[in-house]
Amino acid sequence: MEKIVLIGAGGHALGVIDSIQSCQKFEIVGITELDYVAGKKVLGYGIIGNDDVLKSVFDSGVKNAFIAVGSIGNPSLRIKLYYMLKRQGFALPAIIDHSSNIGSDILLGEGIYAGKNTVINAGSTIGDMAIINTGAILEHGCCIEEFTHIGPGAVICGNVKIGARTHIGANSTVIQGVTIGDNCLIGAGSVVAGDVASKVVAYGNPCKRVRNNA
Ligand code: JB2
Repeated sequence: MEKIVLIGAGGHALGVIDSIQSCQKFEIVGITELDYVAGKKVLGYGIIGNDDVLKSVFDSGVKNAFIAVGSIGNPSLRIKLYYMLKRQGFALPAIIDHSSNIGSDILLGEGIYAGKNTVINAGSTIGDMAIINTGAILEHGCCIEEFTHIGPGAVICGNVKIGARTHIGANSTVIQGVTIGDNCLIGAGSVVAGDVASKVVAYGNPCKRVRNNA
């Protein structure tokens, strides 16, 4: 198995660790944390220091890293960590849970997370660092751009396009053929039946714009 270091040991990391274990491809060597506490473990894996240790981790031969910090509406920390890891030379593999059902002709970018019981149907494209969270369904021909997070249980129907850095709240439904822009926040449980412009906060059934997203 190849070695991998994880960044962040909060809630999102718990599912990520389960998924890494489920696919038996990577051996987790440890986790870096902003609030480093010596001796602390998460699901049996040690917190090895703050991000300053990553250089020595890389130099020791661990070339894979995974950002296990999530995002709810603001992916700026994930973006910052992504560029830090790229500068240091790490590879950021996609982590696809063993239970995930991935169709044919799928393009997956780097650093993607697809959690338990996700479905990504044929002909879809997932941009770098996107999160397809537990139980989310992406139907055929979808395009999800970088740093976008599809929340747990969301249903994205066929040929939907979702821009970069957008968050689709848990259990939302996006009807076929809809386009949602960049930097949007779609509230949990929304039903999105029409296009949504970039930089918008919207929610409800039918999903309506409530304000601009800063
Ligand atoms: O710069 C950093 C850094 N900033 C925060 N470097 C490293 N190595 N770690 C950092 N952290 C750490 O990430 C925090 O100290 C904290 O332990 C962790 C974030 O944990 P938290 O549980 O607050 O958020 P999360 O991103 O893991 O999970 C959120 O997003 C998920 C998508 C939660 O809201 C979850 O419920 C949600 N499923």
